[in-house]
Amino acid sequence: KMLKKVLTLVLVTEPRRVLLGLKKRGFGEGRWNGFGGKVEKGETIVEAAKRELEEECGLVSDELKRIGLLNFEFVEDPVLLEVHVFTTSLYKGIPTESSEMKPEWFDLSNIPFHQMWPDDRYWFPLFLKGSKFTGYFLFQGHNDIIKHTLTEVDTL
Ligand code: 6U4
Ligand code: NA
Ligand code: NA
Repeated sequence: KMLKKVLTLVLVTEPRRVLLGLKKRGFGEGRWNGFGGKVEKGETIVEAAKRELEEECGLVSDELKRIGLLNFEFVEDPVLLEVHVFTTSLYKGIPTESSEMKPEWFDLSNIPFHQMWPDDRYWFPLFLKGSKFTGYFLFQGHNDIIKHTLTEVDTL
């Protein structure tokens, strides 16, 4: 692949719930997802993760834990997406809708996988049981996974 984009994804949890945002525009529009976006020049990945969390839903956290590294490719697209996944249950603020995301808590037994990126069905179980993971997903369009790998790891 010719181009790599480095992105962040933050999942805020409570004991029985996870906070997701409905993406209102752009990439992944109409899907529930964690909060995140592109790492900008001059910031670290974790700085980008904190910034995007605050921009998209108003929460501030200094306790992001790295839990996953996911790579995505799309057939006939030269861009590789490298998504760094974090979680936290320590944050300040109240989830607030932004121009990009509409936040909502979901019970862990009621995660809206049918309205999420299809890879989430594969790796959410690892996230929810507290494992770290690396994964690769090859998409045809935005709905079909034609190849994937997923590995639990001790260290990222
Ligand atoms: P701009 O255009 O600058 O507002 P930015 O907010 O920087 O964009 P955005 O929203 O395009 O970035 O970031 C995409 C978000 O979607 C990141 O949080 C990563 C996440 N993401 C991308 N592919 C995903 C996938 N297959 N599964 C998933 N999250 C994905 O769960
Ligand atoms: Na974003
Ligand atoms: Na951004």
